[in-house]
Amino acid sequence: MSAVSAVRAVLLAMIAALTTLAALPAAAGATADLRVLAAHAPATPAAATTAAAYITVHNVGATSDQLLRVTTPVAAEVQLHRSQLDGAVVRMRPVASLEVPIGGSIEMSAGGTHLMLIGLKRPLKAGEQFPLRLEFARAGVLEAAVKVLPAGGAQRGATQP
Ligand SMILES: [Cu+2]
Repeated sequence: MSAVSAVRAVLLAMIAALTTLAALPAAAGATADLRVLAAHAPATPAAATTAAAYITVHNVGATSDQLLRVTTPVAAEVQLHRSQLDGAVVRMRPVASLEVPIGGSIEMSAGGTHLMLIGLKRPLKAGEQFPLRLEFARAGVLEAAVKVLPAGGAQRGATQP
């Protein structure tokens, strides 16, 4: 095989590989520009009607994006919340959208930005997973699997330096 035809064969193989990749459906939790790096929620008591969930979304694209809407089969509604100190009291306020800056992230935590699951249809049990549907202004819909962690442990650990 000549050097030229060897190069051509390699190029053809690369094109074939890229075409195959392009034909695959986007993996759950990733679009071209956004990656869900983590998604977890603390387990809830049996009688709970609300729950908090925390996701980390990173933007590797060349444009900023906004998280507009979140839904899940395990709750009637999901609100985007931000905890703010109001005097000596921490209050949660709904926000309409969350920015995912270029090269930056949405990072959620207890005491900061979080997802509020309202009208919980069943308790969240440690060890299980549930799906979230995240709707972004540019990237469109992204599915993420939320891991339910033992109540207290991981969540408290995440907020203490
Ligand atoms: Cu909240």
